[in-house]
Amino acid sequence: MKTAIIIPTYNERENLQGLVPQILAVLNASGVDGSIIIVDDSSPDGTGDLAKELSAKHGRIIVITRDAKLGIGSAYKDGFRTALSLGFEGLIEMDADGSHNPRFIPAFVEKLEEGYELVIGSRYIPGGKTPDWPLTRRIISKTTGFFTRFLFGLKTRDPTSGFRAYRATALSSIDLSKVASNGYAFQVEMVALCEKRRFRVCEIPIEFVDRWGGKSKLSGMEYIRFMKAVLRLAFTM
Ligand SMILES: Nc1nc2c(ncn2[C@@H]2O[C@H](COP(=O)(O)OP(=O)(O)OP(=O)(O)O)[C@@H](O)[C@H]2O)c(=O)[nH]1
Ligand SMILES: [Mg+2]
Repeated sequence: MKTAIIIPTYNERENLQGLVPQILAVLNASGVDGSIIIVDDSSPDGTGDLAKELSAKHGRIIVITRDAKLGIGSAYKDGFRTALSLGFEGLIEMDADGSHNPRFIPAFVEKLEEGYELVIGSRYIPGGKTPDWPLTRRIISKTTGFFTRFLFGLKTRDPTSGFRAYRATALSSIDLSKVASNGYAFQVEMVALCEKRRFRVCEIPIEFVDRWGGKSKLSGMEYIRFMKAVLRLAFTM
């Protein structure tokens, strides 16, 4: 299955430098027919320049540069459009910061090949882990997950997870211009849409570790925006 690994970046230069060789090593070792699509929002730290250097060096890397920081959901929409137009059959979402280990990529592809249309990398099914997290962060994440599951009536145990994979045939049936969220609520909105359309959804356990370096883009302000967006969605979807 021709697979695109889509990575949104904003100020992730050091992290991306370490991550790309790891992904390429996993692709080579596993035989997954994968390419990387980096969606950079003109990061001030030069992540975009590094992405272009990596692309020139390794091939199999496509770089999308946008003029301004437009949000993680909006970055995924642009990455999806590019991947679909290039004929990729599987699309994997992945963070650039080291939290998502590329060793899980073959398991996502395997599930897509079995026929699943959305495969969620889950922290909250047996085998899933968040080893670095203090209790407070676990409570916030679990509560957020529980709240969104309740609001939308979801079966998915980890609807906010950003490590996931879509089958192109299923994703292309969704009109991305009608997906409202451009920020962190995007992940929840997409799960809700997929479950509503009765896509074949499954979860595989992943380990989510703390970012290697750099700063989180999920600030307190972003979290409030996420909550507002999710509430609005629950009453409009
Ligand atoms: N292109 C683009 N990428 C973004 C934007 N916001 C976040 N990202 C990227 O999306 C990924 C996830 O963002 P993080 O800041 O790590 O959010 P998080 O993983 O929920 O939070 P932490 O666990 O604190 O790292 C990272 O690769 C970010 O660089 C954005 O507005 N535009
Ligand atoms: Mg992160």
